[in-house]
Amino acid sequence: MKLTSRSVSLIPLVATVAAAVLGASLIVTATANAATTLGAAAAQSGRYYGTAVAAGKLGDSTYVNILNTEFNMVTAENEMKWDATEPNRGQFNYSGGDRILNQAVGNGKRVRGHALLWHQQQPGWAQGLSGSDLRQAAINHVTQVATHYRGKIYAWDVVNEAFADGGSGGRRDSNLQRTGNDWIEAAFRAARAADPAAKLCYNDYNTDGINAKSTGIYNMVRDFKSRGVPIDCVGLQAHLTNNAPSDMQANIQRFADLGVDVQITELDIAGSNQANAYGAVTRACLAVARCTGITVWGIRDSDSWRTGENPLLFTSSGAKKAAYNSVLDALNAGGPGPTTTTTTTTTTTTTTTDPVPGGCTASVSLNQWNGGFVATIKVTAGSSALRGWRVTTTLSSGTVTSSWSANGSGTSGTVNWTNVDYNANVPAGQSTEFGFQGNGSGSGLNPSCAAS
Ligand code: 9MR
Repeated sequence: MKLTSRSVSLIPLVATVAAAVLGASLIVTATANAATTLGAAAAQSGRYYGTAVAAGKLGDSTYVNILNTEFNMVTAENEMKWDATEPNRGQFNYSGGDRILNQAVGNGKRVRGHALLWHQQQPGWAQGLSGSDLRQAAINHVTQVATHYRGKIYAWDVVNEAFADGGSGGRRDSNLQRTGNDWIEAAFRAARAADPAAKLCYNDYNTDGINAKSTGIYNMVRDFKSRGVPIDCVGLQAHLTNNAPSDMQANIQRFADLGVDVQITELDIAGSNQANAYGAVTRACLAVARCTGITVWGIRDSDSWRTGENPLLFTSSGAKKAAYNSVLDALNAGGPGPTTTTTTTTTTTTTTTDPVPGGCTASVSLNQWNGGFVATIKVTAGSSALRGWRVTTTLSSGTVTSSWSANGSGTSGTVNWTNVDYNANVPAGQSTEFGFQGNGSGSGLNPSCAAS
């Protein structure tokens, strides 16, 4: 049966009628049927269960049958990485990524994007760059790839594995890190500008429990949230052996408490205690409402990057392992569902007030880097609801390259921005946001707002 998010969210209730009739009384027991696939079982609590997919295996019928039956989220194992999508500077190739996305969407699954920037699997031309040239190329890569997949990705791993192993809790040295410590936030802002609907994640390994590395990431997320850098989720890869860290649930919880979702993004577990450990990871996620889903890093043991370790849920011939049953049972036992989350942006510079009583105000949050910027404009209704609005900005030495959630009259000088259909109505005292990305400087935008 083909799974869709709609069908799996329905839990059939089966009334088991006990035939024992004692005198005049009839005993009726209502039992919730346990779901029989990973995706359906996860959907009972509003979560997903996903897998990494390799485009080259989509012709393998055993592989595709398991994929279509069991999973409702897909991550491209390699096909959306920098070396695959931009083999030559400015020349993009989406063939493998599109193949995986189309197969997934065509079968009712959602897609996690992996990964926009990473120190590994960079194309040769990027490995040879440094400084502002590399920064510009990297941000352009984020913008182009996220724009290509705009509206189709549930969550992007915007930055992958940027923290160092060991006890420092600091960043890993890489060509990207050497462009300046703000490269991660620049990437997140560019990703938000290109695809405002995608959740934006930071993803890393050896961060599943509480340790120096995960604490370094925790501090970065806390800083991003406090400064309005757009980040929505943290990916814990969970490449494990024998056990889930005993403090995995606490680690997930502390990230959730910062106001981001947590996803288990690349789960695989080697070792003789595999089945128990899979159950423990599943329960750690289910115990935290903002742990929104789990992805295993491949389907059969023969599909794993950990050759010879057999760390996945299906044998090489496609049979379910004890670990599979352990996961399914844990998912069926349930947990609190994920909460609905919204992204908030902290305003860093402000303001202008519309003189019309009950009109609107506009403020700007600007992220400027060498050669480019992202501006997020907040429109706030005054004492009356807005039925439409217009914001005027001034770009004296910058040019708009893309925008979202508003229509702009031009790309430089005085630009008038008008609402789109879905954000025309703003209740009294409430706000909506739009934004744009540009080359050059975004300083001095000085937005003003008028009701229209
Ligand atoms: O599974 C991926 C393997 O096919 C690639 O050869 C490898 C290249 O580095 O990347 C593997 O996936 C990695 C993922 O993208 C990021 N986290 C670690 C994963 C395993 O190495």
